Amino acid sequence: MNEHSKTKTTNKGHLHPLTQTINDIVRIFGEVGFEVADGPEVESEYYNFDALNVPKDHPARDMQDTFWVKTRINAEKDADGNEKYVLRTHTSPVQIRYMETHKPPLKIIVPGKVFRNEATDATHEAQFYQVEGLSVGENISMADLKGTLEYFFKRFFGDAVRVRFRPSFFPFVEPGAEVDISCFKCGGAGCGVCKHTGWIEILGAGMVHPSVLRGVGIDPARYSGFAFGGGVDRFAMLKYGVDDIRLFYSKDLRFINQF
Ligand code: 2NM
Repeated sequence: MNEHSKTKTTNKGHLHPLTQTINDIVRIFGEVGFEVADGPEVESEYYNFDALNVPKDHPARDMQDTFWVKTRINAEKDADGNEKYVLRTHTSPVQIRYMETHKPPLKIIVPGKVFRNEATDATHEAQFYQVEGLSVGENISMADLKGTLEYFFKRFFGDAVRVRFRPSFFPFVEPGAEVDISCFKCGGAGCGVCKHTGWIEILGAGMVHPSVLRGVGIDPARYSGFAFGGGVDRFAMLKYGVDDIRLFYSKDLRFINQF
C-alpha cells in the first residue's frame, strides 16, 4: 500500500462557531435589505460615548468598565482636554460613522469585536462579539423594529419564537426596550434554558435618540430610526447549548470540532 491507495479523509477544518453565527446573522438580515458596516476597534471617546449621548459622568466610562488606551497621545491630549481613545465598548460608534457619511434611508448591521474591562466568568468575557442594527428613514417606527426582530429571531431560533418588549433605558435611544424571546426550547412552559420563566433576555433596542441623529447631521423632524444591540456569543451559547462563553476562546479542539 502506498500513500495514495489508502482510504483517507482529509480534515479541511471549518469556520469557528462564532464566525458561523455571524455569517448566519448577516445572511438573515441581508435577505431584508441590511448591509454590513465595520469600523475601528480602537475608538475615540467622542465616537464611543459622546456621539451616543452617554453622559460625561456615566459609570460605563469608568476605568473599571472601559479599557482606556494608554498612549502618549492620550497622556498628552488628556491635559489639554482633547481626544482620548478607548477599545470600543460597543459597535455603535460604527453606526455613528456610517450616519455621518450616508444619507437616509439606510439599513445596516454591524457585527464586531468589543471590549469591557470586567472580571470574566461563565457568561462574561473581556473581549466578545456584538451585533448591532440600525434603520433610519422617514416614518420608521417601533413597529418596524418589532417586526424586523420577530423575522430575525424566527429565522435564527425557529418559527415558534415570539418576541416581547419591556420598557428600559439606554442613553442613545428613546423610548428604549429590553427584548425577550419566548423560550425556543420549552415553548414558554418553563425549563432550564429560560430559568423557568418562559422568556429569554436577548437584546437591547429602541428608537434612536433625536440628539444622536442631530449630532450626525440627520434632521430628527424629518427622519426617525430604530437600533438594537446584542451579544453574538450569547446567541451562539443559546442556540448550541454552550454553558461557558470562555469555551469559544479556549482553542480546545474537542469543543471546536463539535460545530
Ligand atoms: C443597543 C441598544 C439600543 C444602538 C443605538 C445606536 C445608534 F448609533 F444608532 F445610536 N447603535 N446601537 C443601540 C440601541 C444599541 O445595544 C444594547
